[in-house]
Amino acid sequence: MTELILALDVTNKKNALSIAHECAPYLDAIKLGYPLILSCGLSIVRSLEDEDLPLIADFKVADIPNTNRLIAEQVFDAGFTSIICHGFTGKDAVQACVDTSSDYGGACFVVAEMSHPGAAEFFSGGAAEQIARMAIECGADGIIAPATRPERVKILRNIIGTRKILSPGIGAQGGDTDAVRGVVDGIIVGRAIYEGEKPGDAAREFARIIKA
Ligand code: NUP
Repeated sequence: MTELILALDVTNKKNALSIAHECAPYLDAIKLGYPLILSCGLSIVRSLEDEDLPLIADFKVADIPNTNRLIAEQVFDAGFTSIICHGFTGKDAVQACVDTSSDYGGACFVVAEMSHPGAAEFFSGGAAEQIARMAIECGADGIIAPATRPERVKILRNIIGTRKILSPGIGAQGGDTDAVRGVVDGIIVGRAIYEGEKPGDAAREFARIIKA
């Protein structure tokens, strides 16, 4: 089953809570990142717990192992259920995130390749494949791979087997749900849902397409 994950990148608390509430019946998780947390504070995580959905911390953690561990502890103490970290920092740094996640009974996803055009500058030439392999060695729950490049997602799927692939880039970044449906475990959608007049309707439509 393909999951629908809302990227809640709005910066107003009232809007964030109302969009989350409207979309919740059609979602499998909500992903929160810097825009929301820096504008509304970490306490919004507890407010969003009312929706009874997994909450993914997209801080793309990318530091030394000890700092990664400290960040991950704060993330899980705040109420998140999963964390996203970068993979280019190397195995020890990723391992710190994976180990801390598992201490808390949470999940860790590693960015293997990003979805924006500039990602081709550094994630190409075998780097993404190497990160995906390393993510498995570390025991990560899955990777982040770009819906904007479905052919790359298929290559990364061959590497990571049954681990999860969560895929951003649909809608506003040009990616198409049909191109990755069946290959990924979850699509991450932000603007195509929350920028519309009726976010709930947009979420329902995405859910209908991916679960058809
Ligand atoms: O490679 C990535 N691309 C990406 O867009 C990794 C991500 N985590 N994201 C995030 O997915 C991005 O930060 C945003 O929160 C979401 C996509 O949002 P949108 O383009 O659907 O609005």
